[in-house]
Amino acid sequence: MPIKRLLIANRGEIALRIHRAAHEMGIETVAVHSTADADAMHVRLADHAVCIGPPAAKDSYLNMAAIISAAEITHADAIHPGYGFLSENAKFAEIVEAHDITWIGPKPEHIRTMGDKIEAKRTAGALGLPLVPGSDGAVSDIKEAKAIAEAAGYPVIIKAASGGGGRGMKVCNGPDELETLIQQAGSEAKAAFGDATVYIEKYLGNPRHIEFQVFGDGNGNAIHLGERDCSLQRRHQKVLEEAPSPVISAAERDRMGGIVAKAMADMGYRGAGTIEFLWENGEFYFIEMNTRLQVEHPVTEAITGVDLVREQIRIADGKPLSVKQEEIEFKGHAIECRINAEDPFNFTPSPGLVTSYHAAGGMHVRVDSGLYAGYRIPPYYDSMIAKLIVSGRTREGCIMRLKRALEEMVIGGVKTSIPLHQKLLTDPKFLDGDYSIKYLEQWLSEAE
Ligand code: MV4
Repeated sequence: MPIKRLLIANRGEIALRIHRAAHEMGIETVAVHSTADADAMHVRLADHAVCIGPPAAKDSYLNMAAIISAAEITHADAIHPGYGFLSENAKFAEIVEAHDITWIGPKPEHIRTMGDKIEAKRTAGALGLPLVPGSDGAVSDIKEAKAIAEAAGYPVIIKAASGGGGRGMKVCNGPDELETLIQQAGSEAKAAFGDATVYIEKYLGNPRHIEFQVFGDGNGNAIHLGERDCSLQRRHQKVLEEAPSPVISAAERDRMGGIVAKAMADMGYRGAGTIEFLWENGEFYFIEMNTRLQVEHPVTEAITGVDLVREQIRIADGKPLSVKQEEIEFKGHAIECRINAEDPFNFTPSPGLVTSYHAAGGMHVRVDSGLYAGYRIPPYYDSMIAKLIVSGRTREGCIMRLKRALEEMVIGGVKTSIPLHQKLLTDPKFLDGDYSIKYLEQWLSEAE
């Protein structure tokens, strides 16, 4: 049965993004919100709204029983989780499906596999993706660990199997520190994730973060939509993303894209996914897979013309992929700036009343945001309040357009990261596309 009423289990700009795709498909929407979000734009635009709890996310946006109840009460027949919150919770996906509600996401078993970084790596390796050299699974025995580190070559990195997003990692420079660091990583992982399992990889010193967007129909068909370069980050928070990557040729994109699409087809993957790689000296190394829509998906939409949320809904509804690989053209360039309510240079959060608001516009400019003048940004959630996405025929043209659009944006009453972006857009290394995952933090520490 086609989806008629979609519950959006999220907030902010992504809840709006999903609402827009749904309404363009003739699907009604149900917003859920905490008491802190009663006057949020996603609640105002949706056809129905249900309050699911107090401000703390664990009591509202992470409250599975409250969200399922909201779906039952409003007769929603599908749930889209957005990103963050419950989007990569396999148990929630199973509960949704057990209630005969369509889960707009990957199969729960695939969410679970990719959530365990060791299982993810094993699966990726078996599917033919290139891996970072290191342990084949968990390490516990120190003699075995030393042999693995020796074979990979120091420095090595110790990672938590239940980690991800950069938490619980330790770089080890030689055999003398290995035992202590493995123990430390293990006990920190146990405290943070309830799981002490760790594994070892060769440490790549200066890589780029390049990720491929994939889509599967769940029946053995899959496509890729090219890569995004997300190397510009601070403390594992991406700041600016672009597509295509300034360092990947069309031939490399086709070759690596072909490998990831075949891998997804072979595993029977369903829905949207992102395969994350580190890229160094012309080589790709798989690190993780994200089984959700990502914040930076609009840069892929801009260069391919494919509406990724529409595609997610279609697939969940049992329809085939709307485009074949041969039909996908990578056209021009796109850059996204994440705009946060925070001090642009010391990054302290700046929630509060938005006294004035004007979104940039014009050709090839997209602003995804739930802001309006008079809105009060609550202090309880992520500080990202808007995404500015521009596209154009060339990277240089995008940068000119971004400068123009950033000048136009007005967000009064709170501090924002707009001045940081304006400064970054004048940096010679950025202008040359010459940056790695370490670049932004170095640049920030050197800035006066
Ligand atoms: C690495 C690495 C270097 N070598 N693995 C950080 C988050 C998690 N997704 C994996 N991460 C890293 N894994 C090896 N073998 C460096 C990082 C890393 C990083 C990766 C992507 C984007 C930003 C990063 C910032 C610091 C470290």
